[in-house]
Amino acid sequence: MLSFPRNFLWGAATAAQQVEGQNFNSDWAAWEQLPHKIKNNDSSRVACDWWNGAWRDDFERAQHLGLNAQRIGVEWARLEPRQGEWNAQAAAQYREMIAGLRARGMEPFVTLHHFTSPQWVAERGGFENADSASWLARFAERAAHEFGDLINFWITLNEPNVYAYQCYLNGVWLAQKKDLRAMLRVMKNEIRTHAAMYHAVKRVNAHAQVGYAHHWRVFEPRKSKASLDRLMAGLRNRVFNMAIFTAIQEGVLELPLGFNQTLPEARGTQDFLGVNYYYQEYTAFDLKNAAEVFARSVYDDDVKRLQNFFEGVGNLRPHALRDVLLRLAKYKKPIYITENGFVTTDRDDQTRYLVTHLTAVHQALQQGADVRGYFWWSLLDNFEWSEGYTPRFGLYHTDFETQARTLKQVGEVYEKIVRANGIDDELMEKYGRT
Ligand code: IFM
Repeated sequence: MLSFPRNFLWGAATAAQQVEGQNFNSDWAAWEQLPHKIKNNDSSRVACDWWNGAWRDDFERAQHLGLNAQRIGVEWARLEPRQGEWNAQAAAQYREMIAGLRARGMEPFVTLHHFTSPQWVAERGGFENADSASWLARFAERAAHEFGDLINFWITLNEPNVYAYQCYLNGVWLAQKKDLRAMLRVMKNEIRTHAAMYHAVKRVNAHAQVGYAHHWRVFEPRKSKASLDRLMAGLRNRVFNMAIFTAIQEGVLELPLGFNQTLPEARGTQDFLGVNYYYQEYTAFDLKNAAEVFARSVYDDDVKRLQNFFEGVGNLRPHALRDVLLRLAKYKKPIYITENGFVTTDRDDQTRYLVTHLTAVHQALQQGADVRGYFWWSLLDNFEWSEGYTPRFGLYHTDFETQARTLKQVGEVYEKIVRANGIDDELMEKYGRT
């Protein structure tokens, strides 16, 4: 049996726009209505119907799995639909939801910004506008006043690196720019925004634990002996993984964000390290791919078991998660895996991903990483941004026609692990090999 520490938090993660439905005031809601933005013309209009009350049954389901934590979002676009205007009704509903988690024995981890902003923010340039820091700090402070008595763990921003890449470098979401300078500007504003939000929440509640959810990806050179591939893997690590993290951890803007300028207000603004980890990526030098700064991800058959994340199979490299956790151990902060998950049509593969990645977490714990919790992405199949409803990450299957939920094999196995607070030999035997 691989046992986990006592009081380990076992949860599942969700985000407001992806589950709530009727979130009409967000920039995403407006953008997704443009033609051809979302696969199959899906829309987040209904999603998992939480705003209509479906959250209650889903929280019951989470409780029945034995979870003792749950990650949800509160939506800025609902709470402040127009600048300076607070929506008391929405706030009351969020209070009920957060209290609902507590009542069911689950520790709420609450995200304040998970990719979506009010339309008034988008109209003013979103994160390209340096004022985003003060807008979100005010929002964070208000949220801390409203809900702070119910919340110990706050997540300021979700995956600021992914957001900056998708919207400003890859040009696929919202602002849809392919502009490296804009992306770097946005990253700097995200760092300032996170820092301002951190201080805002702490001003209201000095004991709150505040962090952000960082998306870690492990970049490997496509050919280990090819020096340009190695160079690209290093570069991608520096920009995608390290730029924002270093600024928030050390208070320093390193290249390409700056020439070692200090940013004292950002230094040490995370009480815990939030880790979103999905997969390892192979990188090749590609002179033609200027948008990705001459690097290309390799998704092909000659790299064994590495396939496109969204195309049914993923990359079973759990040791990469262990390595990320061990890299983070040196910061001597509690680590929470705020997202980890896998899309596949093969249910055994999804279960294998869960078991092998938890085994990697266990190894990291044994080797000194202070991991205190794990959140599977996601509690239930939900709206996966521009991929619509096709990728199915959930512990529960969602039928989007009827809103029926069905527990999947991965959910059954997760329940077994959670209830045992560990992985038993039978599960290891069946699913523990990569
Ligand atoms: O669904 C997303 C989530 O919003 C952010 N992290 C990655 C997940 C899966 O793609």
